[in-house]
Amino acid sequence: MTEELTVEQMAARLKEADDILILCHKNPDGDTMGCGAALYHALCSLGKTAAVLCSDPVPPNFGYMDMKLYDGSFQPATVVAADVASLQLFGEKNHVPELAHHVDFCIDHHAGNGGYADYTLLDETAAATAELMAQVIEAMQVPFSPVIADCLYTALATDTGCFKFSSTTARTHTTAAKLIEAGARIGQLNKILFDTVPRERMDAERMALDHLEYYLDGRCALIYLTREEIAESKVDPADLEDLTGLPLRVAGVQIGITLRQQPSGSYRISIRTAEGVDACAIARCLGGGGHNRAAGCELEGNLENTKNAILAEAEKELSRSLEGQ
Ligand SMILES: [Mn+2]
Repeated sequence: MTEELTVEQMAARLKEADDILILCHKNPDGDTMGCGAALYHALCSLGKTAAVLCSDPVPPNFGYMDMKLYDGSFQPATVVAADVASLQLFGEKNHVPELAHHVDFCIDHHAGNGGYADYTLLDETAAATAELMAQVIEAMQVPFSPVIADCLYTALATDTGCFKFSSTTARTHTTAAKLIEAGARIGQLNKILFDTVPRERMDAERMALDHLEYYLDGRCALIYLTREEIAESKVDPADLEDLTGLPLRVAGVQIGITLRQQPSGSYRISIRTAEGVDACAIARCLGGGGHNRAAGCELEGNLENTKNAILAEAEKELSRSLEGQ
């Protein structure tokens, strides 16, 4: 059982702590890294010893966060998790399992937070953990330095797709405004975070767009990449995640489908839908799942069979959504 803390209580506890290990989740994103780094800088400015630990390497894009990674140079007396919803998400590498076996504090915004820490600050209405971390740092009476502002801005912007996702609220923008006043370099950060892709990723996108196909009277668009094409482009498969938004960008398209062939030969299918069309319903019929507007599944079989299977379910969901109008 975890005890829920308010922002002020969390800030007071952290001000009493020292020798603090900050844990991020595996496959780190901007929110977990930005919050971890911002808390690290805030604790250092109070004269405390702190370091950040993650099961995976810090993505090179986030080098400007300038945090100290844990190297065993102190014995952690307090362990804080940032943006980590469950114990499994800590990961297995970098001695994380030993160091994460007892977590004192957790600051998070995931509705499914497992309550694994002794004390938790949780608010699922926050678009990013950074909204909460900004409040905690303010309550610790640490002014936002330019580097703290950069870290928290990165966290806010990445978790909201640059303030585009429906999770974005007035509080998200108010928090961002404070960070801009504190010197967050939003022009440079937005360029790094949203407007720069590796050349390999661009090559893969060109191949995928070569296969752009329309179905169901133009209400469904589909792109695909075979495993040979993925190999030829030399793209890091992790960089293909945001390809899945492409087909839905076409006017009139209500279901966007992206097929990515896996090394085993099966096809990973990502489904994105317009409002009123249930992506999860389509995915569930094929053994997958997800959210209302973004879902996925994986199918064995060749490209034609896979396309036919997903298009049949897409057609059913489109007619169901029309009936509902
Ligand atoms: Mn997050």
